[in-house]
Amino acid sequence: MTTPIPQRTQVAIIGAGPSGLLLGQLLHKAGIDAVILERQTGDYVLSRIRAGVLEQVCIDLMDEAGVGQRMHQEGLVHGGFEMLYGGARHRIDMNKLTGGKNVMVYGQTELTRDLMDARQAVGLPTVYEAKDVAIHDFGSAKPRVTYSKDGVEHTLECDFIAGCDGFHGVCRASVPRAAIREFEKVYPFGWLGLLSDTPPVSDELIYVNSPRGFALCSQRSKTRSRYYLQVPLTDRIEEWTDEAFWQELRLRLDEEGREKLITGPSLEKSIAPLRSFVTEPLRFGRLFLAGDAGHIVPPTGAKGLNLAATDVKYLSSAIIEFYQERSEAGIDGYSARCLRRIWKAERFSWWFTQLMHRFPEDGPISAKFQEAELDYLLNSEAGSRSIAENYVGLPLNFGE
Ligand code: FAS
Ligand code: PHB
Repeated sequence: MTTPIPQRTQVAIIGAGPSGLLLGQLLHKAGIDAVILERQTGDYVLSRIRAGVLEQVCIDLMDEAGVGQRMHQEGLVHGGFEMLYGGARHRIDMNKLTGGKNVMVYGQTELTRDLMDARQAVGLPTVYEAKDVAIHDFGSAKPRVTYSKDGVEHTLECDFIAGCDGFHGVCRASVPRAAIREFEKVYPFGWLGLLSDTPPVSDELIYVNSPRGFALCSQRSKTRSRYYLQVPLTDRIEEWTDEAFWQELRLRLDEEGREKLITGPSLEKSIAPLRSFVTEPLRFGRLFLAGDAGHIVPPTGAKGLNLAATDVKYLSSAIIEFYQERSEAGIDGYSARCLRRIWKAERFSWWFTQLMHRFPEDGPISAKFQEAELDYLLNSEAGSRSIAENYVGLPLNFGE
């Protein structure tokens, strides 16, 4: 017997990625009803290999949502990472430079699975394979969502719509163009990612700026690795055999990396484009954009998922305040509060991308500028601290 799909709820959440699921969990814990509408299957959502590094803010939110147990059991706490350029490694000691802060390596897939399991365990309504989702009357106090499921048309009446439907979703696209400003920078390369059940090449992440381009050595556990290579936007995944990937990675690593690299068959291999993108504002009447629906960062700074978590923290607090205190202060302040944090993360992600990737189209002088900047930053405590405090995530009340 499948759970009947409600036709009325307090919050309609569009998208069952990390943003939508985390929001649903936080609202549930506050006794607020929400229905999640997701156009894909749950397995498809889990099959997308994305983020790998959680900031403390995200870790705390998973705990607040009551779903942090496996994360603490299986996640890997990292106090630093390495930057490799000019054939030499330089460790950013985040823990020392930030007065004790760390990050956690725990894949987005696992975080999403934990949220999905928690939602299913208490029978909260999630409609997977919801087709033709459309949002209506979000400028009024009676917004609604229409969609079809197994060929049957449905209308979901609600008080609020949370657009957690990612960069290609329907919610941002439904806002009249005159009401929205979009800022975008597209980078002239992509990230070719490979996931493998092989031990990581190093205990910590290694960000590489090599003459052949950027590379990143990341991980999901002590036995599962995630690697990335900067590739031209014209590259197609079919052109990259596993062996070609491993060979190119070796050429971008140092001698120690080449010696320690353990290769194996890819479990997943994909090319992702890189862009910086921000929507202003993030609130349109009773419609709120959160996560990738409102902004995109180049993954260099490991900010995408973490920014989504902060949006969800602010949005859940605002909606809870509305129902419990009949106050609209939180929902009125949502957009400005998010954007202040979003733009600082966008700036760091853009800056770190500019620092660690090669831009041959800018001529040989661009590599000389990078070399000089890296030489300064990594030999200056102030410079290294700037990298460290942005990487672990600025405090939620930064600048207030
Ligand atoms: P998501 O895109 O994850 O989820 C949106 C959901 O909405 C999807 O499940 C989608 O199917 C659904 N949806 C879309 N349209 C819909 C509609 N019309 N109706 C119903 N449902 C709809 N971040 C990092 O920190 N590090 C990384 O290494 C990293 N790598 C990435 C690689 C790729 C290829 C991409 C695309 C992103 C990457 N990111 C990375 C960023 C990523 O992790 C996002 O920040 C994170 O997925 C944001 O989560 P959501 O906001 O939930 O959006
Ligand atoms: C990842 O493990 O997928 C990852 C880690 C750090 C980044 C980007 C991606 O900056």
